[in-house]
Amino acid sequence: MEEKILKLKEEILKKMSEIKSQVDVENLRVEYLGKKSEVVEILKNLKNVEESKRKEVGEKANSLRQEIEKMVENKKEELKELEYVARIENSEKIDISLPTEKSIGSLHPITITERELEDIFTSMGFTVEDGNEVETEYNNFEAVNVPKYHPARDMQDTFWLENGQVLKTQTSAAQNKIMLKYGAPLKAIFPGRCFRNEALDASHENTFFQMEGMMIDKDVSIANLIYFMKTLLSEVFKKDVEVRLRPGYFPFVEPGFELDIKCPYCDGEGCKVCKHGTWIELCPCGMIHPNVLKMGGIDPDKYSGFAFGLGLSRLAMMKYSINDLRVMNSCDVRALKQMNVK
Ligand code: FA5
Repeated sequence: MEEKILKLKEEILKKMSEIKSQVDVENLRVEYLGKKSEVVEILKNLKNVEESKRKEVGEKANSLRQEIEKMVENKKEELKELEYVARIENSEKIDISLPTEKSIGSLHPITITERELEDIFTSMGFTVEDGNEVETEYNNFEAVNVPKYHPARDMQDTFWLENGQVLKTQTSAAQNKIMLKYGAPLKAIFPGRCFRNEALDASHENTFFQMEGMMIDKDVSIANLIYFMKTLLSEVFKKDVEVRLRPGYFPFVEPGFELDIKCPYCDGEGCKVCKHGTWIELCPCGMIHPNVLKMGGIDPDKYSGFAFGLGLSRLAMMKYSINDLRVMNSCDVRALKQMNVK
């Protein structure tokens, strides 16, 4: 048995050294580690090995299995590296001496969407404000009615800096500063990059963009909020968009809503954009909580207002029919070219 293990090892080493593709590595893995492989057979049949030798044979067979796993892993990495180098040297070789007219680049879909929204909002009398990417804990949480130990902090897995500040998890972090700067009445939007420690998937990134908006004045109501959002989204999608509100919880608004739009691509008939669900969740919003107004130096008995936090990255995804958010941050020119951005 021990001889057999030794022979198997030599055989694998030889085959491994001749392999040139990932498919062959995988085939070799299945051949030597798959359910019907000799290594697995040896392990399965240990009970038939003479008792005095069983432990030693078991250890050798197990260590062979581990060695093969390691070899397969190393080979895969080595081939990946070689494939990358070959790609760079052949199909993706960049000749920096070529004239540049043909690839002058374009704006990113998120930038284009952001600018479009800014145009629409400024035409409705909103100012465009800037927010910080590194924020104080106070601005990101306390000033929007999320005190320490409030359970709502769990909804946004936060990147903390050593000095106690945070990478802004939401554009709402700028609400307080803007209220203090302008007072009421106030109409402002503030787009920005946000960061959360997310499990990444096609619609979740750890770095993404939101566009926040606030309108504060005497007698501002939910009807104003619905009107603004409907007008805005109809402009964005260049057609009359139907919206609906569902209850949603955010500590800085009361009442709070999730605003959905009827899928502008299929008019609610069902398509892959709305995942055949008719409605698309697009923009949490609500009437600004009196505590938040107070902290911003605005008298809630005199003024009321609405706020919304549009998912800008997701809106750009919809506008440009991009089905995976992660491409947006990939800096891969091939992906950006496919986005059909003019
Ligand atoms: C908020 O961030 C609230 N600050 C929004 C708000 C503002 C509510 C004002 C009320 C009043 P939420 O966590 O749901 O809420 O995020 C808002 C939008 O940002 C989401 O609808 C989504 O479009 C986008 N978003 C959130 N997390 C991610 C992520 N990891 N990747 C991409 N987009 C995201």
